[in-house]
Order: sequence, then C-alpha cells, then structure tokens
Amino acid sequence: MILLINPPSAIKDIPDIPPLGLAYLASVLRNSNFEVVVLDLDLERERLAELPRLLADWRPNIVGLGGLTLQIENAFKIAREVKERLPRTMVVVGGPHASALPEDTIHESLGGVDVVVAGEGEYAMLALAQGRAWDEIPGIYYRQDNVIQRTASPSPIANLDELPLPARDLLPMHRYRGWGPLRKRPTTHLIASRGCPFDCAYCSEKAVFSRGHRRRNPLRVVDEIEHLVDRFGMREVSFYDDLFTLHKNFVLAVCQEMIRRRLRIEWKALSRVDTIDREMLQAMREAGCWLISYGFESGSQQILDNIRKKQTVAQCREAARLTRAAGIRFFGFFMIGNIGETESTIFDTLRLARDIHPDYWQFTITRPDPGSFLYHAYRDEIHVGMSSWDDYYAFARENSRMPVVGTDLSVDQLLRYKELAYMSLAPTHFIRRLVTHLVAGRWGRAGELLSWTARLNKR
Ligand code: B12
Ligand code: SF4
Repeated sequence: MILLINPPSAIKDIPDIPPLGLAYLASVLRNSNFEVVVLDLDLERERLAELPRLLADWRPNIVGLGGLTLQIENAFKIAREVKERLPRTMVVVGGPHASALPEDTIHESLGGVDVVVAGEGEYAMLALAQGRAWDEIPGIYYRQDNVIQRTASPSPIANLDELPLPARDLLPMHRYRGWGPLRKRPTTHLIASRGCPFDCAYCSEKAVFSRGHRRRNPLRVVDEIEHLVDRFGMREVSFYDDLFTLHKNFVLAVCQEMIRRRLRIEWKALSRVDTIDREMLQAMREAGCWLISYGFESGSQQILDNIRKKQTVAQCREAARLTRAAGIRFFGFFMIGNIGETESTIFDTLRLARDIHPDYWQFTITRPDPGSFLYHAYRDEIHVGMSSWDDYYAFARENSRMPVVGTDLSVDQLLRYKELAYMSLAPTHFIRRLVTHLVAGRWGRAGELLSWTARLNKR
C-alpha cells in the first residue's frame, strides 16, 4: 500500500484547492494496480494526531510526501515519525520545495527521507513502487553510504495526454473552498498545460515543470471539465497552468470546444499581459471565462527589467484595457520589494494599480523562493538569521523573519507600503486605517500615511 500525504502548512489558513500533484501520482499508481490512499493533512489537520494509528493499521510500503516551502518542515516531522515507527517503509518527498533543493531536503530531514524526486513525479514514483533499481530511475536523489547520489536528469513528460485524470475521488473534494474571487461553488482547478518559457527572477516554476510549454489535447481538457461537472457537480473551474494563454490556437481550441458542447460553467485563468489579444479574449468570454489574473508586478519599467519579467508597463495598461473591453474582470498581482525597489518605484506601482484599477488585487512582498534566480543569487544572505523554512511567508506580519533581498527597504517598511497599497485602491479602507491610527494615538503612523498619500498623488 502507498500512502501519499499533503503535509500541514506552517500558516493557519487551510488550503483552498486540492493537492493535484498527489492526485496525479495516485492515479498513475492506481492504474498500475497499486493500492493508494491520499491524506490531505493540510486540510484535515485534526487527523495529524491519528497518524501513528493509521501507520500502524495500514503499514504502507511507501509514504510519499509533497509540499511547498511552507510545508517542508512538517514534511520532515512526518518523515521522521514514519521512519521511527516503520523503519522499512520507503519515504519519498517531491513537489516544488524538494525539487528546488533536493540535496538539502535529504540532509535537513535528519534521516527521515530516503528518496527525493525532483520535477514531475508521476513516472519516478511509479518506478519506485515497482521496485526498479534506484540508480536507473531518472530525476531522483538518495543517500548511499552517507553520500547523496543523483541519477540522470529526467525528461519532462512530452505527451501529457498519456496521463490519466488525477484521482480526485481519493480527496474530500467538497471541502476545498476554491481560491480568490468566485462566482459559483463548488469549484476546483485543473491544469491544461505545464511549463513556461519565461524566466522571471522570483519564480521557482522551472524546478518542477521546466521551460518547455507542453499542452494537452484541447478535447481532453474539455473532457476533464465535463467530468468535473458530471462527477463532482462543479459549477466553476480555474485553470492554474503556469501560463494558460501562451499559445493562442490552443486557447481558441479549448474555448471553441467549450462553446460547441454548451458547457454552462464559469471559469477563470492565470495569464501574462503580453500573451492575450482581442480575439482570444472574446473567445474566452464567449466560452464562460469571467476572470483573468495577470502578474502586473510593478509600475516601474526598471523593476520589471530587474526581475526579467520581459513585459512593459504599456503592455500592462493595454491588457487591462482589452480585458475590460471584452467584458472579462481581471485580478491584478503586484509585488513590492523587488531588486532595486525604492519608495519611488513602489509609488510607480501604486499609480499603475490605481490607473488600471483591477476588479480584484493582491500586493505581495517578494519572496526569494527556492528554485528561483533570486534564491540562488542571494542564498547566503537569505540563510543568515533564518532558522526554519516556516519563516518563509510572503504575507508577513510585523517583525517577520521572512527574507527580503536586493532592496535596502526592510520588511517592516515594505509592510507599511503594502498597507498603503491596499488603501490607495480603497478610499474607505484608507479612512478606517487613518482613524484607527489616530484613535490609538499612533500619530507617527497617521502622519506617515498622510504624507505618503500626498506624495503619491503628486505625479
Ligand atoms: C494553485 C496554486 C496555489 C493555490 C493553492 C495552493 C494550495 N496548496 O492549496 C493558492 C493560490 C492558494 C497558492 C498559494 C500559495 N502558493 Co501557490 N501555486 C499554485 C499553482 C499555480 C498550481 C498548483 C498545482 O495544482 N499544480 C499542478 C500539480 C500537478 O503540480 P505539483 O503540485 O507541482 O505536482 C507535481 C510535482 O511537484 C510532483 N510532486 C508533487 N508532490 C509530490 C509528492 C511526491 C511524493 C512526489 C514523488 C512528487 C510530487 O509531481 C507532481 C506531478 O508531476 C502552483 C504553480 C504550478 N503550476 O504548479 C503555485 C506554487 C505551487 N505556489 C507557490 C507559492 C510560492 C505559493 C504561496 C507561498 C504564495 C505566496 N507568495 O505567498 C502561497 C502558499 C500557499 C500555502 N498554503 O502554502 C510556488 C511554490 C514555491 C515553493 N517553493 O513553495 C508555486 C510553484 C508557484 C511558483 N511559480 O513559484 N498557490
Ligand atoms: S512568473 Fe509566470 S511567466 Fe514568469 S516564469 Fe513564472 S510561470 Fe512563467
């Protein structure tokens, strides 16, 4: 029996979407007749206490743990617990964090982890389950005689259509609320393509899905949506591909098929401002798309260039205009605290955000994720003063230990600019905040807000 676990995250919020990576692994394993159980302990945190009993009952041959950086410390704890109770069980770790730092993952697990799978996990996990010799399985790392062995680099899965649909039936699908603004529930996400040819400095995506953009057959993508409607009663879906809109013909084909089948489903997608045009947006709207999320990131061209975003501020404005004209709402992601960030560049970002005024928005303090250019460029600096991966949280609170790199602004300063950012898009929020500072006698903060606002309004 194979037990796949999504470890709890270091933050209080429970996940909004299911661990699709584990569901893909489960599906491939199940198709080869392995018995598989998936436990989402990030969602069902109360079940963590049951783990010793579950391990004793099930006695899995393999435990597979996935996870983002914020989950990795808990993955280590679970791995050690498994090893203590069932020393002969193979513990495998994969997912974005382990893929970015495979050797560190083995070291830091302090004996908990036997094998790390870097990159897409479906076939490596199957090969491990089938008992193939480890040195013949591409893309894995393991310890042998106290030395970490690395096998040949894996090739990304060229034909995504050979993968079965993820085994969502092994997860409590109706307990996931869905991320961000939603029109209808229940909702879930799917992945129509993998990979992204861009190389944004803060993005760790290459560690898992690589640069090559691989697309599924549009008919199979729409089959999956129909399956989500028929089997799980989904009324809204999100495409969480790295870059759903990279190839126009692919997007048009998916949209045409959705229209042809008269699928009455609301949907949304992640995009890039330089990959859309009027025709694509109209087709998306007609097919039921109501929201597109764009990484505008910054209103300063210098910062966009510093982070290798390969997009212009003018393209940001044009994407906002075209999307609104097509009758689709848009979500704007903005970053604060990038390489070379100053108050002046932050104000450029806030002005861009105010001008295009997205329907929904999020400002995030840049986080040098393992696997990204930023992490590797600033690695030594990042690890000074960092004691645990649990410190790595981009929605940091004051006195946070989250590392910021490439700017002289401190986390506390960035947090205050972030507060200003939200206020600059919502005047009532601004007034409420100002009154709160005044009532609490925080004259300095109130004065700072007023002077920032005056400067921001001066062009
Ligand atoms: C949807 C999504 C979200 C959702 C939900 C996340 C959740 N846990 O509920 C929301 C929007 C809430 C979100 C939030 C965040 N996210 Co997010 N998110 C994604 C996104 C777009 C899709 C995830 C997905 O379904 N992928 C599809 C599956 C098939 O891929 P996969 O999970 O990677 O699985 C494959 C491999 O990793 C591997 N694998 C996975 N698990 C295992 C286990 C074993 C045993 C093995 C062998 C292999 C294996 O095999 C799988 C199949 O090939 C990814 C980007 C992406 N395209 O993957 C980012 C991504 C995962 N998110 C990321 C980040 C940074 C965050 C945030 C920290 C954002 C922030 N700035 O604060 C938060 C933290 C959330 C949390 N709770 O920890 C980073 C992770 C980097 C890292 N090292 O941690 C990613 C990779 C984006 C990026 N380009 O940098 N996120
Ligand atoms: S941020 Fe988006 S466009 Fe940039 S490399 Fe990552 S997935 Fe690609």
